Amino acid sequence: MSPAKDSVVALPRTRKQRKRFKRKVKIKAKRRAQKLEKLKERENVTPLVKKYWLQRYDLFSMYDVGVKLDEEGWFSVTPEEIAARQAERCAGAGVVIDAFAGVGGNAIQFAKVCHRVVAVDVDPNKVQLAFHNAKIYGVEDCIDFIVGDFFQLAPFLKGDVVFLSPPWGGPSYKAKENFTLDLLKPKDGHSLFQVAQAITPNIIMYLPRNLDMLQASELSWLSSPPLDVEIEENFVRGNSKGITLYFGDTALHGSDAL
Ligand code: MGP
Ligand code: SAH
Repeated sequence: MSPAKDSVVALPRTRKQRKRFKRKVKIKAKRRAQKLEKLKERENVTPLVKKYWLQRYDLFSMYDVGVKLDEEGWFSVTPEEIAARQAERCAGAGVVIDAFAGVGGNAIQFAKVCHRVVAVDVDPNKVQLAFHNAKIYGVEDCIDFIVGDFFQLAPFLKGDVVFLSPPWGGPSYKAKENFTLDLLKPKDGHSLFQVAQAITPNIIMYLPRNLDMLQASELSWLSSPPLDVEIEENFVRGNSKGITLYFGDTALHGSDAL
């Protein structure tokens, strides 16, 4: 029986045919590259953003539906798979406070599994982007969006879990061999942890992969008795992206259910 017409691939046999075939392949590759360049231009992909844009579907699986990010959002957003994993620990929780919500990478995943999310960011543009992205995921009604400084708002916030993914000082955070908690912005990690602890001991922190682990686990000693703590390294496609610290009941061996 002869093969179906569509499955027959004409292999270039003569030198001339091979040359023509190679030229066609080159033209196709060039067209593909041009198309990609145009797309990047349209989406305002700056040289700094390019690396993250290439990972766009790891950051937001629904990227093509119209997800929007600004430059800081591109290099700071928690990849979706990691955000979903962090949210799992809060499944069924009443209120999760996302203290540094950015463009909504974490808030969206929390909203999928918790009753309510309070998403705070000091930058009004970020809050607008987070709202826009939450709409794409259909969870905007489960999130209260607040423009403000977490440190000022904290005394007035109530929640069952506080999630902390503060600025790490930009992509150059990796230049440090050992990332210490004083390098976090806008305030050091100890102060931040204490402010969060005044709300609840159930705290999740997303921090750099070059984090000083000893210093990080010592955060649990800021409470008496010390909090349960669990440290998890987060990977996407086998590449390390960050470290998540789970405190209190969010740690796997935490005592009570949330
Ligand atoms: P990265 O190390 O800049 O990217 O950020 P990547 O692709 O791992 O770079 P490579 O060159 O090392 O391969 C890794 C992840 O860290 C990002 O996807 C963000 O989730 C997170 N991240 C990076 N920064 C600079 C920040 C930040 O300032 N704040 C927060 N909360 N997360 C950040
Ligand atoms: N987890 C987020 C990314 C957070 S990046 C996501 O997945 O999208 C850190 C964010 O902290 C930035 O958006 C920055 O605007 C915000 N930020 C910086 N200082 C802040 C403060 N004092 N209070 C609240 N947000 C702050």
